[in-house]
Amino acid sequence: MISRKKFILSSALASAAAMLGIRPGLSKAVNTPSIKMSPRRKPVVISTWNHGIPANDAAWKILSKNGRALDAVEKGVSVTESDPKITSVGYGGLPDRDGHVTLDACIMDENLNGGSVGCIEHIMNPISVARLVMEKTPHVMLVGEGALQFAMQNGFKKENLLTEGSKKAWENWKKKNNYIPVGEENHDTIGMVALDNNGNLSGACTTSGLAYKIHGRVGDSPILGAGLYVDNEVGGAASTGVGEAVMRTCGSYLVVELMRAGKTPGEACKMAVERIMVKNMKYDDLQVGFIALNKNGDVGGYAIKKGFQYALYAGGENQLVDVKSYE
Ligand code: SD4
Repeated sequence: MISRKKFILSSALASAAAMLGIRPGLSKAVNTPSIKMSPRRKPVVISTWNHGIPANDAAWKILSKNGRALDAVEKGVSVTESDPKITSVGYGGLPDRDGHVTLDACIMDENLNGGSVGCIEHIMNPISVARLVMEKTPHVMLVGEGALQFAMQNGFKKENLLTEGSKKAWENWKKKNNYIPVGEENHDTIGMVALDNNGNLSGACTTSGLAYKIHGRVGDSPILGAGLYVDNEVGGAASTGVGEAVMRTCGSYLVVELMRAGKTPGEACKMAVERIMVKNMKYDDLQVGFIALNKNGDVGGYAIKKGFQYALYAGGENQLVDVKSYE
């Protein structure tokens, strides 16, 4: 039986832990990252592919004025969403096999809050709807008609997102492909992670997903832990490529957990890619890439196939970096 003295002592420890925000009984390892938590450089923003350059520019405008990483990533990726020339994100995105442009997006802040929309149509900037889901509802994810309804109730405009160019590409695809989706890759989802001058991390991810997918398909991009994950104690990660492979391995969560265990962002991304490759022995046609930024301001990336790049804005310079790959 527990003695009175032990009981008083453990109650005192429990209330001290509660004051510190630590629940009694949780192991320290769960809460404590093994990386040193003193930003070496800040602000920093990293995002996927070459359209990350203008997206980073928009994010940097906020970060360089001591703005919040959350505002920076929302603004940054919305530049990509609004660009009709980019056929893999937002307006101008290639449609599903029935001709619908359906969009996936999610956002995470420095307090492990997250918001997301899946398979939303007619909304130019789904990332801002995702943020509203996070901030204005008790939920994390809204999908399809419900997500659209929520957006419109909150003042978003319903628009036609299918541009002439993307419509033409879809019509050509229809002629050749007999309505059979092939998990066709439409590289160039934008994922972005930022560290602000207060040392806080946030991330955003937004896409029109795989081209000519089955109507209703949702990829990894709006799934917390798959397309994006941010833990302010450790770092953040985002993915691009075939979402099905990323979802099955909780890819971005895995990258963050590997960083928590002491890996550099580059090592963590490589190990997550290798996990996917081990689990998908037929990876001939599979491309997956990750980017990561840790609390220290260090960045990294890794991909299965050549050609993946990330855009990095740090120390006043915005540059495109070729990412190492397995092949
Ligand atoms: C998806 N991961 O919907 C997205 C597609 C993508 O680069 O990233 N393409 O599966």
